[in-house]
Amino acid sequence: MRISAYIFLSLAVLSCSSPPNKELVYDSSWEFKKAGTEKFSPASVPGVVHTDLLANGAIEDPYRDNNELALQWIENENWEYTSTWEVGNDLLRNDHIELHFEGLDTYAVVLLNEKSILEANNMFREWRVDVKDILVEGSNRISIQFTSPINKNKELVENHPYQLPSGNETVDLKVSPFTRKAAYQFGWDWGPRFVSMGIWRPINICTWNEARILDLAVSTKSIRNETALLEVEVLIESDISGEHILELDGVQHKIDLNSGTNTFQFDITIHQPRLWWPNGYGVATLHQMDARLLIDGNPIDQKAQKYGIRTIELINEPDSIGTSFFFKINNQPIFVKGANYIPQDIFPSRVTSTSYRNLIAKVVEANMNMLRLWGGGIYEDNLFYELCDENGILVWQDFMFAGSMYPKEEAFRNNIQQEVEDNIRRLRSHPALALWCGNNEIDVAWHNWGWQQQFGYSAQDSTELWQNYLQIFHEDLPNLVKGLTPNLPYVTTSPLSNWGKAENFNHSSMHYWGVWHGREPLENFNHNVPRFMAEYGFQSFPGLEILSNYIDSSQLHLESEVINNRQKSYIGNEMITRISEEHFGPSDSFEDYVLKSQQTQTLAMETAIKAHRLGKPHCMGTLFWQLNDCWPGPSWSVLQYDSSPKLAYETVKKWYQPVVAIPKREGTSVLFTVVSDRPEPILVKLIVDLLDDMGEAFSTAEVFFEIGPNEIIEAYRIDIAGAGYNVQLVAGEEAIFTDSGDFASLQ
Ligand code: BMA
Repeated sequence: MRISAYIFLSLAVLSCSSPPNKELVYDSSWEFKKAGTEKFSPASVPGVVHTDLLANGAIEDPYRDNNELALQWIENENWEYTSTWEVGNDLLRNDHIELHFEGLDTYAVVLLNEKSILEANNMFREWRVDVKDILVEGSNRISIQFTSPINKNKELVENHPYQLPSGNETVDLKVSPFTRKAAYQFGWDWGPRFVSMGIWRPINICTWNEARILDLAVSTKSIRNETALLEVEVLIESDISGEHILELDGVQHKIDLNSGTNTFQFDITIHQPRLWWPNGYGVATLHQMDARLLIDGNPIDQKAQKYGIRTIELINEPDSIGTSFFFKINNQPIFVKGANYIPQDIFPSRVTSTSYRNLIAKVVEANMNMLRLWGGGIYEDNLFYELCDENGILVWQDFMFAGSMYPKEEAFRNNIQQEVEDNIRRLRSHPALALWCGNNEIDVAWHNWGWQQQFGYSAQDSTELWQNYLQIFHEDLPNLVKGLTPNLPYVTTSPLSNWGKAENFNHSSMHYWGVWHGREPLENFNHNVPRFMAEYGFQSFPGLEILSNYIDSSQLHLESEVINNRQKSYIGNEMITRISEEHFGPSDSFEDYVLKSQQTQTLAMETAIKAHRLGKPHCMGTLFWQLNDCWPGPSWSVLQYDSSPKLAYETVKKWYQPVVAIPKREGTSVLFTVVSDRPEPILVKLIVDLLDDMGEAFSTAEVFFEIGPNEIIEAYRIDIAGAGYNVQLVAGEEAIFTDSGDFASLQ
């Protein structure tokens, strides 16, 4: 049995002869079968039906050619997983033996020795069941019966008084608003539809006696005068009562335990703390808090929690322009540079730790300091947040709601609340966590996308739907956030301001989709600069190397059925074709088309990022759509399915550097503006070479100046002469930025 978080007492000086508290991964082997059939086949946990069918050779690769279409039958079947658990007397000596399910996808009845122990109905929740009374010495059988979300919700959807809008779901029977499951798996405009089922996250066996530490959370309340005030919350589950001791980093605190669940809060002062900073602003220092529970003087449980010391504020308030939207970390305003992240696979259980590491390494290398975890995906694996903590990558965490309205039934609401609580508890100590956001685009959709007409809602339906929206995103979620993470900001939705009107660019966060969904030219990025750009982007095709791994060469052309099915945006290839022809001319082959799509995306990203950085401090952040892919197909990503970069990646990396010199054409001259995101003043030398037709420098100018923290300086204006320029920024002896270009192509 593999040992994961091994809560283990080396001292093990226990009163009576109770074994120590432990947490082990359940790793007995599993089998699965289609419900109603006889034959079981080997299964992997974590995993899902599709990946198990694939591993058994029962289906072809879902990503190959048009297998997506051929494999839709899987979502309509029910499935069963089973495992035999050999239990020894040692285990049975514990007072509590708990199965901890980190994630079941989605409708699952769990039976232990033929007895129902759990009915799960939410992919995002964790489930804990004490099975001590059911277990026997020797063989125990666990069986998990998964009901297809389609079968489960068919009647509910058909009998619902009105249709609920449903993200990008492409089929007629739209169950996703009724199903607490990753929305993108029902189909999205950059990914396939695969409605998975299975044990998608590990199962653990937790044993404990007398009492245990169930949760340990650390957050920073304030940092003043070189002193940090931390808030530590400890959740203890106990069979006993009375005065006992909780040790935090070796310091003993008396606690009054009651039988049941106990929550204790402590304020801890740290002098001259080493702070946690985002990438580009300092070191992302991590600390560890060690908690130990002593019952009658004997240590019976311990838990460690990594944390960072930092404060976070979202300044989202009226100002002289309109409404600000920026982050302050440790009181320092941060210019956010990053991207929107989607799950790395349609089957997230098969994403390896290497993929997580590679991806975050690419994020750091590209000078990013924030990722937005978009609400149509999943609350990510712990490793994702750990890597963000270590690398200073702030996390904007959407709750998992996107592009839909939801049923108003009490049971559904309770289910959501439990999901939100589980995930806040799991994630709240990560210093990377910067913002909770209620949902993706539901507010703008309700007010601008014409759902009322599209779905024929009566005035009463509309009132009911909107009231329910307010209940979830303006009441329930913020109340939970306030109670469980009072030191983190919350916004109800992203964006807070819609891109339709010019005035809206003065207010809060925005998703600017004029380019692409509004079919506007790339140049429009230049004058559509909001206070915080939370989404914008341009599609391109993945490179032929990766496409040809999955698609037969006979299908590698624009009109083929396979390529057609890969393009999931309702706009199709229209924008790529039109805009790439405008800038790079017609393409003469599919390969050339792919290349030009990437060149066009590169130009789009460069234009937008330059405009956002020049827009500081009006604009205080830029998160492009989208960082990565969940399969090999055309999308707005800059990293492909295998994490390899598209052309636009290098451009993002270049224009996200902390200090850049941005050229702008003004009639017959060019103005170089230097933008610094550095937290301290620096002395820089700007060197501009003018180049002739052959690329030879015929004149050089140098300007020295100091640039302050977060400052923008119009550093040098030059009359156009020759064909192009080289520009360099030097700090001390080090070249910190270089760029070159033609005057003819400058905007
Ligand atoms: C944004 C996102 C996604 C979508 C993307 C591209 O609005 O929130 O829903 O995939 O646009 O259309």
